[in-house]
Amino acid sequence: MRDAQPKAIQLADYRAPAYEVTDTHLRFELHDGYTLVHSNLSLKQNGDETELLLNGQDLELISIKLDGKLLSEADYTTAEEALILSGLGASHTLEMTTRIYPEKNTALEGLYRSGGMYCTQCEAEGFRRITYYPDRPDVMSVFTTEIIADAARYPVLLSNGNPVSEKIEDGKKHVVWHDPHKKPAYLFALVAGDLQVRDDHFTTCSGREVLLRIFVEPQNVDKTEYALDALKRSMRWDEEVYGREYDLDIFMIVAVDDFNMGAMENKGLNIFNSSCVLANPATATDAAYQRIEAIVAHEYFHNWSGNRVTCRDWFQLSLKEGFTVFRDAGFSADMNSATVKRIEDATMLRTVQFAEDGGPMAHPVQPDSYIEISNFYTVTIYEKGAEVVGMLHKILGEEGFRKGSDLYFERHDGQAVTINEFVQAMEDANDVDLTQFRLWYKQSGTPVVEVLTQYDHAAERLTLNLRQYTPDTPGQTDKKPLWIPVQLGLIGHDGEDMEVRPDQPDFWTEDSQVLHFREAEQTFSFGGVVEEPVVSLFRDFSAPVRIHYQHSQSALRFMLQHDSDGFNRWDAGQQLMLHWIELAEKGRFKFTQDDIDALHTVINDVELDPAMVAYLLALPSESYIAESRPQYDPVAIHKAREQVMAALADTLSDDFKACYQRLNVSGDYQPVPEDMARRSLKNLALSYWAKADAEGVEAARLQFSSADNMTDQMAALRTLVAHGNQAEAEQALAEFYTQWQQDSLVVNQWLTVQCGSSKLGTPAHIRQLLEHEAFDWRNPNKVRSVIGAFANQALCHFHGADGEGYKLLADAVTRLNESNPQIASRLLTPLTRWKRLVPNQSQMMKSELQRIMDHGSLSKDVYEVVSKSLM
Ligand code: B3K
Ligand code: ZN
Repeated sequence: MRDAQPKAIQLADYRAPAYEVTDTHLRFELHDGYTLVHSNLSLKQNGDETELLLNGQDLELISIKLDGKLLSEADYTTAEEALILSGLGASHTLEMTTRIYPEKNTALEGLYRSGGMYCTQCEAEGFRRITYYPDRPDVMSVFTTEIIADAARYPVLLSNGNPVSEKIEDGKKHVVWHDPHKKPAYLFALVAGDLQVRDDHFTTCSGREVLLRIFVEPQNVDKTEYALDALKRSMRWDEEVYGREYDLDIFMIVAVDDFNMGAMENKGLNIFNSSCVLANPATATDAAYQRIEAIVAHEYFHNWSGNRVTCRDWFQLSLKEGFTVFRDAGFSADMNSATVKRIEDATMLRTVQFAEDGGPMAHPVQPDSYIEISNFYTVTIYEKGAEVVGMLHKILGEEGFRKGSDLYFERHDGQAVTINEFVQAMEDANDVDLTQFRLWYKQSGTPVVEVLTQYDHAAERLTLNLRQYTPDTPGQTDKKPLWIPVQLGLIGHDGEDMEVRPDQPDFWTEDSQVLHFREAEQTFSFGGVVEEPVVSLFRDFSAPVRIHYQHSQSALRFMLQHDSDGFNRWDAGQQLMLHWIELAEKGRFKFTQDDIDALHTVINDVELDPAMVAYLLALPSESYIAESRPQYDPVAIHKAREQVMAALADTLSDDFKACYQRLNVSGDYQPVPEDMARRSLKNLALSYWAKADAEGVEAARLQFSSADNMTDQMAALRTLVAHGNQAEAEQALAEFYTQWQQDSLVVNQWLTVQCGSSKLGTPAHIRQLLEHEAFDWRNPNKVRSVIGAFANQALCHFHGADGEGYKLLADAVTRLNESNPQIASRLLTPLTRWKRLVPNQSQMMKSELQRIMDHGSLSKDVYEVVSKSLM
């Protein structure tokens, strides 16, 4: 908590550290109520600078010795959250003892307790809550860690690297770990608890044996198999696709219940939010299985992109996050359906990231200033960062990209580097100039591409005129044209792709069918086009831009049925649906026979991947619809979307029923792509059928009580809540709670279903659930399941006319501001969108932001978001 206005940190102020810490020895003594941390640091001077700044937050300093000599307060200065030693020489040994209070740590940063165990979270700046240290990523050190704790209560004591020794003396267990790889303090981890372990092995490409271990609380051992399998698949994939081999004898994962994010890539000791690692068929949905596979892979891939090569400073965060998301997306695409993965990623980008890029917290993929770095673990850094890497991949091709990544890892192994050095490696390996491309990292805002096409039948020539601009964002105006890869297809009347041959070959890459659009305005022409084609632009979502191009309704229906690019096929359907919803809002919606025929073709296409069919038939979400407009009225959007959904359900109800019955086959649950795809279409069909027909609700009721896996049970529950009557919904929810109240992760899903529901998720109901025995303010997963689900999914209630939804969110933020600032700040996001709402809502949202601001004593996290939102 602070009094004065917090200062912004600027990229331009970066200075290399005055001292390196070549070796770091730590000893932790875990006592009831407090922990003692002893450190012994070997310091080596870097340049001429003789001042050493050690970061420290909420620490009690017990002693400090320099080269064996005890220092007094006169020997050092203390600043805000720092301790400074001046007049130092070329090398020193610094020893310190601090006392910390993990039991009282509710921010879940540094060393804290979750359930009966101790665990850590040090990224970005949590290590400074453990001991005084140069807590910055460009200080990389070799760590040796000793842990001492009660042997009976904490039989498992873990840290990074390889185990060195272990003994029990006077009822205390002493364990020493050594990590031979230099790393920044943010990758440090410690775990202590009474945990059970599941072991496995992996033989690396060079034949080394690696012990794989997952540690969990005893009741969760039967939920570890899938994550271990996903880990082995990730290890193999990184060897095959990126040539990256694992580098320690042991790799550990620990599941903890109280965790601010999904997981953390600490060297050799990944710590996971239990919701992102634990699964068995009875308790986890297919979506959870897919999330687990992706996050296990993501954290594992960080071992190279993040740990072996790390970030120089936190402005370079996307260096590791954007690249690692790109890597995990490639993995998921290879393990499952690549098209479906692309649809999911683009949807996320176009709803959440575009909204961020158009709001008060807009920032470039490489920001140049921040107040609190925790606020910058954003969809822009992660997902837009991954898209930027993806565009490099499109521009350089598979082989060129791999040459670039090989050079990057080889050149910078063991270093803390910048995004510029990543791009440089891509340039050097491919002998290409990426100067203009670098703008993607520096300019915030979503570029708009306006497209005009003209076809000259007599000359058999197609002309494509492209114009680009990027709107102003806070602190940035007058943006320059970007290098935008436009993957292009021309579809003939027979539905087949025609040959694409632009008259400007320098701007065309044949292999990837990419047009290089690099100026504010560019015209491309294509000869030998014998008939007027349907132009399929930005195939595979080849650039994170907004496209302004008006396809005719018939062209969209044609693409929905024929585009060879799965992504654009789906996108054409979404555009059609957006149009229907707009008509519904104006009271003018009615299906045409052509629409119905197109939908029929899709639902009855048994050749197509069922997961793809499910996506083709799903309406755009309310958030996506909102994001497609400059200003929106969430309640009107909700009503219009409901009307179209009802029409779709009624028109195709026989097809949905038949589809459900065809796919509702019995057999053991397997979390494999084919079965997941079948279940996704089956459950979508069930939902539409139940919307149209009481018989469908009855089928949902039957599926709910007879399901032997959570995917089917949860889908049935969701359908009963959405389309059953009130009594049916309440009864199913009550039965579900009775069945699962002992399983916290399942209870979270139960909370989300209600809180995110446009039927049940009213502010009054949410306030009731905040008092429920299952709710706990200290647990981020519970907070997200109730308040997060409400504010991000139950949009018609969150934006209700009386402003109660906004008030509820602001109350929650104010409460969490003290106990867990990171979670408080994250929850705020929906309120930051106030300028985009219709006037009444907008005004009420702004007042709630002001009310938070007036509360005073705000954490840096909340202060930054609220103050920027009110500007
Ligand atoms: N690197 C962590 C995120 C840490 C967030 C700190 N507030 C997880 C990940 O991206 O893999
Ligand atoms: Zn990451």
